[in-house]
Formats: sequence, C-alpha cells, structure tokens
Amino acid sequence: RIGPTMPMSSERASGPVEAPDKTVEEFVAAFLNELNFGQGVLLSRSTINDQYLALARTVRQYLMAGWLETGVQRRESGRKTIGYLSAEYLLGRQLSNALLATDLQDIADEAMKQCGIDIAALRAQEIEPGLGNGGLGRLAACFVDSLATMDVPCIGYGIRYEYGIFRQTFEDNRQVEVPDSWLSLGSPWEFPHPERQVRVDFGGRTETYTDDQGRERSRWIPDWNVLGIPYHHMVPGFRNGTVNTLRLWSAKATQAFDLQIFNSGDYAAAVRAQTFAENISKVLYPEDSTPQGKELRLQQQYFFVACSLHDFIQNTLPQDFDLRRLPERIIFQLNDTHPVIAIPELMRILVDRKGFDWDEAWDITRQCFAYTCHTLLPEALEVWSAELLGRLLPRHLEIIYRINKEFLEEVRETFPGDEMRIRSMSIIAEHPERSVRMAYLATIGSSKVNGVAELHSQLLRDKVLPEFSQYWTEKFTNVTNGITPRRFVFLANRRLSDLITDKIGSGWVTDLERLRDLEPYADDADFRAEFAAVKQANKERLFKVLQARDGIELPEHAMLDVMVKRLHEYKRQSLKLLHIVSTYESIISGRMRAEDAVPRTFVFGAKAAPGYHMAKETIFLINSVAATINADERVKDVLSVAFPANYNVTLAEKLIPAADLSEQISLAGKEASGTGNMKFALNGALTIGTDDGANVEIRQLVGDDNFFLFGMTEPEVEQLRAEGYQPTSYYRSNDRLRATIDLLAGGHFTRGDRAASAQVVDNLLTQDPFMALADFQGYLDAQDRVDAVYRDTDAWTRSAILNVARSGFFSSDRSMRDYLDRIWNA
Ligand code: GPQ
Repeated sequence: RIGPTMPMSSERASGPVEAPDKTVEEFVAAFLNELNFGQGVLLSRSTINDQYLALARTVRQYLMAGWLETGVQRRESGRKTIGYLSAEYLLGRQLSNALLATDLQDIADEAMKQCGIDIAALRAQEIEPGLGNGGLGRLAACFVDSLATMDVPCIGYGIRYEYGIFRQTFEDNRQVEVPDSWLSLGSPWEFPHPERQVRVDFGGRTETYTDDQGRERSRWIPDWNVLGIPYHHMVPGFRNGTVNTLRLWSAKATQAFDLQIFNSGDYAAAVRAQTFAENISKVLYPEDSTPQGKELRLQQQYFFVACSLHDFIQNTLPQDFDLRRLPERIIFQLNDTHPVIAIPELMRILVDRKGFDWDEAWDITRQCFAYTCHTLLPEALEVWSAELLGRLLPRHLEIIYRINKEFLEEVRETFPGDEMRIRSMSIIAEHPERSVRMAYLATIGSSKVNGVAELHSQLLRDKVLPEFSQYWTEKFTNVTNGITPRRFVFLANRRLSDLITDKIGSGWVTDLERLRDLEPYADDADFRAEFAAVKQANKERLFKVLQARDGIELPEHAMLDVMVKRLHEYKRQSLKLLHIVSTYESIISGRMRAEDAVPRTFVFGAKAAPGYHMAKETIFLINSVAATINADERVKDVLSVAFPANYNVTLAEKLIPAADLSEQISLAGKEASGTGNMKFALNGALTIGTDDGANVEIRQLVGDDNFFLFGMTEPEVEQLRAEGYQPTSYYRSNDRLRATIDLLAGGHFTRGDRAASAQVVDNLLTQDPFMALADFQGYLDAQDRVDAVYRDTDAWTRSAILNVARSGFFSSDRSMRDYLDRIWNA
C-alpha cells in the first residue's frame, strides 16, 4: 500500500486514509469508479476528456494519504517552513509527473489498456498550467519539486491566474497571441477552499491616533477590498510519500453584484465591481525580465502576498503562537522583487495589528525574509512610483518611508558626511519621479540576498548593489540554480534514464552527482553506440511530435541545433539567425559546396512579450528565413529551420532530449544564470556558449574540451562599451558578415520586400545594444569547431556522455541544499 507507515494521528477521527492497492485490478476499479461516480459517465459513452479527468482523479487518490499525512506532520513537528513567494510557477503537465512520483506509470498503462484506452491520448489531453513566463517561473516549479523530494516543509505561494502565458500562433510569419484558457476543460489537480477566503484591502488613507498606552500610532482606513480564495495543489516528492502544498490565490469580489442596480436594468453596472475585483487574478503579465509598471500588476503582487502572510500567520501557525518566535517557524523566500511588498506588509501586521514596537517588529521581519535577484539588466529592476504606491497602499508607503529613514540614519552614522553614498542607497529615488526601488527594499529587509550563478552573484555585488554589498558583506551569497532531474531527465528522457540506470543503478534520480559513475563509459564503444541510439530515437520521437503538432517535416539525419528560450535581444536569437543565414549564403554563393556542409536542423522556440516590438520583428524574420531556406532545393537536407509555435514545458520535454547542440549565446554579463543550459547538458547535448551565467560553471565542470566557448568576456564587453562600440566597423571589415547582412537586408527572405527586414537589420547596424556583430566571427569559428567534432561521431558521443556524467551539480536538489545551508538555516 502507498501511504504512511507511521500510526495515524488522532486528528483524523474517521480513521486512516487509504489509497487503492498498487495493482492493475484496483487501479482499474478506482478509475471506473471515478469515471462513473465522479465524472458521471459510462466508459462506453465517455470522451477522452472524461477519461483524462477520471485518470487524473485516480492518480490523485494515490497521493492523498501522503498529502494528508504530510500536513499532519508539518503541523505537529514545529519545523521551520519555507514560504516560497513567487508570482510565477511554470509547472508543466501534472499527470505524467504524478504517475512518476507514485511509480504508477506501468500500472496505469496496463490499466488503461484493459479499459481499451490509449493512455498517450489522455496524457496529450492535459493543457499544462502555464502560470509563468520562462526561467523564473520554471525555477520555482523545480524548487518545490526538490523540497518535496527532500521532505522539507514548504508552502509555495502564488497566483492562480485564470489565463496563463498566452498561446503563441503564427500568421504570415508574425506572432499572434491567443488567451490560454487552461481551465476550460476542468482542472483535476486543484482543490478550491472558498471557506478559507482572506480579505485584502486596498486604497484609502491613513490616520494617526494615540493608543491606550499613550503611544502615537498610525492606522489604515482602506476604501475597497477583494477576497482571496486559495486553491491547493499537491506537490509530490519522488516516491517518498511526502506531498507538499502549492497554495495559489484567486481573486473574488466581496460582493458578487449590486442587486439594486441589476433590478434597475443596468446589468453592466451591476457587475462592474465584480469584474474589477476578479481582474486581479485574471491573467499573467507576459513580461519576462522587464517589469510592467502597471497598477494591476502591483495589485496582483500585494493581493497574493497579503493572502499568503495572512494564511501563514492566522491559519498555519498554532493559535496564540508567540510571534516574537516567528523566524523559528518561517522563512519567506522572495522570488525576485515581485513579492517584496511582503516586507512592509509583515511590518504592518506586527505593528498595526499585533501591537509590536517598531524596532522589535523590524528585527523579526528582517529575519523572516530572504531575497533572490534574477537579473542584471538595470531596466529589469522593479520601481514603483510613490504616487501609485501611496494611492493603492498608503500605509505601506508610510512604512517604507520609515524603514528608509531609519536605515539611512544608520548609514549616516557609519559614513558621516558621505551624502552621495546615502543618496545612492536610498530606497526612494527622486528622479524622474519619486519612486520606490523594490530591490533596495528587498535587500534592506532581508537576512540574505543571493544571485543565481557564481558570475551573476559576483556582478550583483560589484555592479547592481555595490554599496549594499560593502555595507553588509555577509548578507550576500550565491546559490547556483538547478533543475529537477525527475521531470527533465527521468520523465522527459526515459530511454537515457534506463541506459543510465542499467549501468549505475537508479540512485542518481535523487542524488544526481552519482552520474559521475558514468564517466568511464565514455570510453566504452558499446555504451557510446547505445547512447547514440538513444539520441537518435529521441530525435525520431521529436519529429513525430513536430509533424503532428505543427505539420513540420524534418530530415532524419542531421545535427539538431536548438535555441529555445524567451525572445530577448540580450539572448541574441539574432546572432543565431546571422549564423544560419551566413551558412546558407556560403552555399548559395558557391563559396561552400552543399555536400561539404555538416547537415544541420536548426530549431527555435521562443515567445516574445506582446509589447516588445524588436522581439516580434525578430520572430518574423526567423520565420521568413526558415520558409525561404526550407523551400530552397540547393540546401535541401543540408539546412532546415524549424520554429514550432508555442514553445512550452510540454514541448521542452520532447525537444531537449533530442538535441545535439545547445545554444547559450547571450552577451556576457546579461544572462543571470539560464536553466535551459543545464537541461541540455544533462540530456547529452554539447553547448556552444558565451562566458555568461551558469554557462561558466557548466564549462568548468564538463571541461573545455567538451564545451564550445566563444565571445567576449564580461570585462571585455565593458571595455568595448567604454571605448565606444561601433557595429558598422564590424560590418565594413568582415566580408562574411557583410555578405550575410546584405542578404538579410536585400529582401531575399521577404519576397523582395526590403522594409520587412529593415528594423532588425538597422537595429543591428546602428545600435546593436547586445553586440552581436562584435561576437559574430568568434561565433562562426566556434561553429566550425562544432562541425569538426560532429564529423567524428565517437568524439562527439564521448563528449556528450561526459556532459551528462559531469553535470550532476545542476540538480535543483543541490540548489535546495545550498539554500538550506546558506540562507534558510533549516
Ligand atoms: N528571469 Cl528578472 C526570468 O525568467 N524572468 C525575470 O523576470 C527575471 C529573470 C530568469 C533569468 O533571465 C535567467 O537567467 C535565470 O536562469 C532565471 O530567471 C532563473 O533564475
């Protein structure tokens, strides 16, 4: 039986909760029960959606005992909880992960077969919850997976967006966004708890008064509010019985509608308040690494943070808990600045509601938070105008002012007369308008601040928050990101997993450093052949998926060169495009014979923020180049370009295991970490990459011989910038670059329409903010080295195996251990 072996707690008067037996018979019985009694249909009349929902609810049954028992243990043990505060969780499909965690894959396969059902069709029916944009949201999902697998108490707090990241389609090669209605066919993985609703206030004003002990105090008189309804999701650990909770908040109007107005006939007006309130959790902002200074976004942030703090303090802690000991029971990890309003919120709770003195409340608060920064782009650091903050959260603004005043007084004592320094450390910026720098508030209000890769943490200290890192050397630390090996290796790459397990046992799934034991097999010809066969099989699986999903046909035997990530200038998809066009140009101009080229298939996956013009133009140009190249007989079966629309976690699970080459080509000093880079390496792709983010650590671990490094280093970038960067000088002096850009600019890919490619091309020639032209030649040279190694199949496969064997460090289990040791003291 699955479930706890310990005696059941007295809390459950109705006796132990038991899952069905882990046998095909019981699974079938439970499934039919769900279909008939849960879904209300007969098997013979059921749709695929009925069957999917019933299957999901069946698997849920096997997790339920563990979930309830984990909850009991968490309440009784008094262990410190990690409150992970994140505006995004990019979870990916749940069914496969739940089957994996419960070790029910084979049983479920067989059970469905006995019911005459193809389980693959049911898996395909699930719409993944895309409640995140990219790396930051996916990181949160990996972290909660690892904490459950390590049996660490964690509640993931976030927002239940009714619409997640938009679904991307292409029309005439341009991105068109379609709302992602992931809830439309039912959502079997969530448990709504309307009875645990929380009220969240907004607006109004503050007033001062004198309390009964004669102290001057402030209070908030809000003028509107909404309700937060929690939806609980299971976060299963890997085959350990632990099931943690993800608590996502949905906004609801305090009053459904105004019956008086409704009766008078003005139906739109009657529901206006409801619409307004429910807009708060309506849709995920599709911005990645660039914040939107929108009022609704600030409402979202405060909404989920206020609900979460209330939930933990009022509902999760024991009644009458002494809040002076709060830091023993909770550490709130701030996933970037999005939840940072939690710091003044906790101050407000302690001071205004619980009657604490300011100093004592501040001492508690700072111990309860830690802040992770995920960027180096100055434009990505969130700043809220004081006007907006004061209008929406007047009491919080007042608290922020006081935090700032006391902090600056402290700095002044250390550095008397250094007004420059003091101004540069102020939470409040005065220009161009008075505003609140959320990263500064986060730093001041947290016990620890971390970056997400070694290089990033160093640059964070030196460039982003230099005064703060001098002031508090000990506060700053690094935790290099990681990814969950369960989803991204074991689930996504079953073939490779079986091969690994066959050689070194299955312990690697929860102890990824054990992959080291594979190293000797890199020199074993039989193993290399098996490894290469796995890669080929994964390619064939991918090609079937792309054929069915997008109607894309790809040649069977070509190097698979993959660049998947959000579309961003700093990530330099345009540099990848220059490489493709340059190779193509070499062939059609006759400089290189097609039969001498290493056949390559280039795959892109990328969404652009809907308001990011240059990113959308880049997508258009990639699609245009793809269409032209794919239709050109001169490069048939030598060059192909695929850009499947709507890259998401589900597609990543098919694409990454099939890749030969991983493109990680951001301008040095711009990508905080990257996590796709880790997923590729662990699935046996070689990386072509710059010295940026976690690429640096990947290269150090896998070794220079097994990594294609190119491009300027971060100091070189800085130096070139200081000297005055002139992209045209590269265009003029490099023949291949000139030929490439001329072909792109000349309308060859846009049916003669030169204007259609002009924006991307002009941007590269005149601004090139991320120095693609400066790194162009180095990139081509590195690609030549890639071709040379690829021609030697043994050498390539050997390197690929070593990439897998040496990348165990990038497990998110290790990241979590680092957070526990360096940050959470838990
Ligand atoms: N990242 Cl600030 C996002 O995905 N969204 C954001 O808003 C910010 C950062 C990414 C970052 O660009 C990657 O380098 C990281 O690997 C990732 O966060 C996780 O740390």
